[in-house]
Amino acid sequence: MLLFAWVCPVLGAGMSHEGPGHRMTWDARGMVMGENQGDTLPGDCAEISEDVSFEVRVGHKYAPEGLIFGYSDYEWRVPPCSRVSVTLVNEDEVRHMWMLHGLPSYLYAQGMFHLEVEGGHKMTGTFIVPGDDQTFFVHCDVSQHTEKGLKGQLKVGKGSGDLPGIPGITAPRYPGTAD
Ligand SMILES: [Cu+2]
Repeated sequence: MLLFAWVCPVLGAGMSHEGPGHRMTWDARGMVMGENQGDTLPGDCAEISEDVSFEVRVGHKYAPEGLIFGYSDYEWRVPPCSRVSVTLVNEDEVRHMWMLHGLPSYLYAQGMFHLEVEGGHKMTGTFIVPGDDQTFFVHCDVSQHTEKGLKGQLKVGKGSGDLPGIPGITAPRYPGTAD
């Protein structure tokens, strides 16, 4: 394990960087950011409630009618305070992400957990969700990919409602997009 401060994005492949709320691993397959195996728990969790893992496939072939890209699922449900391992399998040739927003920023840099995988590869990362019922936004942040179908939601506990424009779950604001 190597330690670097601030310069990690320019160092190249095969390295790892740890710091408060800023943990990153990357190699030729892609990148995992914001990983938390359990060394620090969310403030409202006395312990890890359970281990959950799921695989998400991403690619053109999963695109819903009228969209360009798709995830194999658009909603994931996990118990409060669970430790969640996600494997993102990229079946396209272009890079895709499974990027989750809204986690506590004292634990995750910018409140994000982020898997980013080059075409034809897969990567696994782990994070711990807080203890309250919340719905988190998930998307691919590559330019235009959110609008072209890569937008989903992770519900902790009962969740806090549905987000707009989740393919197959809620109506888009603009027809023909997942926006
Ligand atoms: Cu993408």
